[in-house]
Amino acid sequence: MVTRLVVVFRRDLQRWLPQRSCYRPYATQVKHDPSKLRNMAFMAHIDSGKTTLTESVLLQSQYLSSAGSVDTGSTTTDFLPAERERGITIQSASIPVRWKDWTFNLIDTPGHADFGMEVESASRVVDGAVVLIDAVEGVEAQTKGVWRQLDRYDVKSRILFLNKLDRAGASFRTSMLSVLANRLHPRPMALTLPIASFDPQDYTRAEPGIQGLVDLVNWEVWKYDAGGAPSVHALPRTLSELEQSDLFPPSHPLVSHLLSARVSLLDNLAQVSESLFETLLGLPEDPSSYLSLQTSDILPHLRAATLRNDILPVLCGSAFKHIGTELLMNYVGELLPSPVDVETNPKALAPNAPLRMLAWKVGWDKRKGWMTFVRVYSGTLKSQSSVLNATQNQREKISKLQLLYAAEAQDVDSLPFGSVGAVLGLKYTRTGDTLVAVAGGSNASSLRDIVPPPAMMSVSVIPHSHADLEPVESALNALARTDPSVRVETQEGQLLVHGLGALHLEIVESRLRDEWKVNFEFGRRRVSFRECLGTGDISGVSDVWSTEIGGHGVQMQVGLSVRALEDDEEGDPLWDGNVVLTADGKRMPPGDLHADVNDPLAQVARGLSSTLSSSPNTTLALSRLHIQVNKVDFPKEAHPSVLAGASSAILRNIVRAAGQGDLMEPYIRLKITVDEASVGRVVEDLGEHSGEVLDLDAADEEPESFVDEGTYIPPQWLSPSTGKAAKGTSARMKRTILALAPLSQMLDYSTRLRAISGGHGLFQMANEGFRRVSSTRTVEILQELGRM
Ligand SMILES: Nc1nc2c(ncn2[C@@H]2O[C@H](COP(=O)(O)OP(=O)(O)OP(=O)(O)O)[C@@H](O)[C@H]2O)c(=O)[nH]1
Ligand SMILES: [Mg+2]
Repeated sequence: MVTRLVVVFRRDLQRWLPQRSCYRPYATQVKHDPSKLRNMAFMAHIDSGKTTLTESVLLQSQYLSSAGSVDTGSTTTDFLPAERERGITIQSASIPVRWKDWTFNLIDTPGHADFGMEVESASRVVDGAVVLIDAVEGVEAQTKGVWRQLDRYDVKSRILFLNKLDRAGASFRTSMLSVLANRLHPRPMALTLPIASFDPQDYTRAEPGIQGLVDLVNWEVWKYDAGGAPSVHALPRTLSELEQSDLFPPSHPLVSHLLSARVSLLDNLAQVSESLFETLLGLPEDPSSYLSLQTSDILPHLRAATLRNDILPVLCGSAFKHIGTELLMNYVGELLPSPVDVETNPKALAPNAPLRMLAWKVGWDKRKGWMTFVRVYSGTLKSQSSVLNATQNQREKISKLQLLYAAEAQDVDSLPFGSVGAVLGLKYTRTGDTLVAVAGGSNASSLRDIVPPPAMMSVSVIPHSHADLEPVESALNALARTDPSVRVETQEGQLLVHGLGALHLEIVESRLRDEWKVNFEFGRRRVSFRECLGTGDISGVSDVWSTEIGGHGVQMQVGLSVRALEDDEEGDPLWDGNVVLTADGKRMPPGDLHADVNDPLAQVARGLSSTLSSSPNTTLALSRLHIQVNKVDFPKEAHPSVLAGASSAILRNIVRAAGQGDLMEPYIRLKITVDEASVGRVVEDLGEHSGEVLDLDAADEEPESFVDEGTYIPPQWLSPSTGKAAKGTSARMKRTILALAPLSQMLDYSTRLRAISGGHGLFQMANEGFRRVSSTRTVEILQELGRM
């Protein structure tokens, strides 16, 4: 059963729906039991197979009669034309899936860092995640990126899925080791093992790659026939029976290993579960005794350890061949938390609890208008009701509640605790806003916010004619509401759009044309620079500001202590890398996140934001400032909004007095793989483009691996690979170069690398944040900005 909660382009849906699919009806009247809900996401580096796995889940859960493919542009979740053309996911799609007696709200997220906002908001609303790894590549740059995003939103429980085991060069062992080497988790725990082939001869040659799975917990073997249909077989519970089992031919290498894999699993789990430890101690001293333990004796410990994040359960398979999908769904149901497990306030679970929900995504549909996707954190949301947007202190009217099917939406009367759905009719709500019941709502605190990643690039937008300006502006503002990582700004009469990268801006451009049909050209793309605080004397800058209200002169005072952040101090992402504190040292929310616009501090925050977004010295956004608001004083007869102008002006005077500070620009981390013969040219080119080579043969990116003592890592032979050129043995030696470089210098790197590597080079990029630039580069940047 399926609902899709993404509706942008819905008018195009019929056209883009795969012809071959047969959508089964959604069984709507399922009794709501929040303990059976699993709000979870598939997350990974680009191209790891998230969308393919989603499609496989839909097939196995009987929603689709045949799976689509990203390669032919026919999957259910990648339905935007831009996604289908490029074969990549651009926005998250949430799909309710019925599996056994669970309901999964499964969110398929994009892997490309340019669409990091989608991962950010998905991380905010899920209770658990399945992180995929391409078993040929192991942990990749963006695997670590999504891992950190999940950490930030405190999504503790995760399952790792080692995908693409059918591919030549895939390795279960190397992938497990890369989890330790990259310090993702100290205790990855293999619950299933791949069977490359049931034929011992083929097994050593790794043909066909993956033919079955051993489920070490349920003690079963899954065997897939040539058409991909599985049969499940119980494994014998004694060692002698196991050795004689006709499931495997007598000389199959895996058989002798199965007992030790099961023993390792249970012993490792017992290290984090005292009662399992006691159980194991009580077993007879016979190797077979570990086999006699039933699933029901193991699962509760496994679940508790996953919920506490003491272990990282590892599953494996091939999404493409639908191998391992059902086991994954079983374990998602068994191990990942329900909304009840993660709710720390027991009152929120009561049926009459006050309503509280988070808008985690906003979409636009030509026919229906604004659609807001919400997750209910307490109480029940009813259709035709009013709610209060606590973040913006605005009343909103709910006209309809919907669960969206792939082709059709279904209206529902209510969305109960823990559920995820779409709301029609909200006028002001943006991604990240908290909505509550109107009664008593004004005292409600906001749920934790969703923070857009910092903008890395901008582009000027030039409307075709004067008459096009207004439609272009409103299209941009609408787009920014659906995607908060798009920021629109007018600077010196020029319309600028900021985004997360070149691909992100390219998608913005095509959405403006295709969805909003406005007339414009994009100007030059530019990376987003930042200015730090200068070192001039600011002690004499006045904290008093005067203006006229109704013909009378009035004075306001905003006392600010301003300094640059120390190198080891972290900036606040909500303030674009600055830190802003109240007089008592608490973090101050930015202006638009204050619950009460009449709060003087909300107005001060607005004023500070305005100066921070455009420095009086360079017009660049300011970063790494530490500001404490010590004193706020204004005439009683004036509205607090006068404080916005005052704080903006006072901070501007301070920044001007400090003088122009160092400039920063976004850097990226590159992993470049080329033939030995091209290494020299690649390094030379990096040098010419202000790059810095970190490692010339980067086998281990981060040598300080988690110690794998006690962790069961299957031997290499267990997951043999075909065609694998083990490092250093291939005919054409490949070398991996790790480097840092300014993003601005690498915008055309795919073309450049193709030229210098004879078309054989590959590279990956990951954002490395902002770095200070040299004085020569400062001059270049100021010239580029027309400031010199
Ligand atoms: N051999 C093999 N190929 C796979 C498997 N899963 C996915 N692929 C292929 O890998 C490519 C990427 O798959 P996607 O499902 O689009 O990957 P994704 O993680 O959704 O990618 P983004 O959404 O763009 O981050 C496609 O060409 C798939 O056919 C697998 O299990 N085995
Ligand atoms: Mg995808």
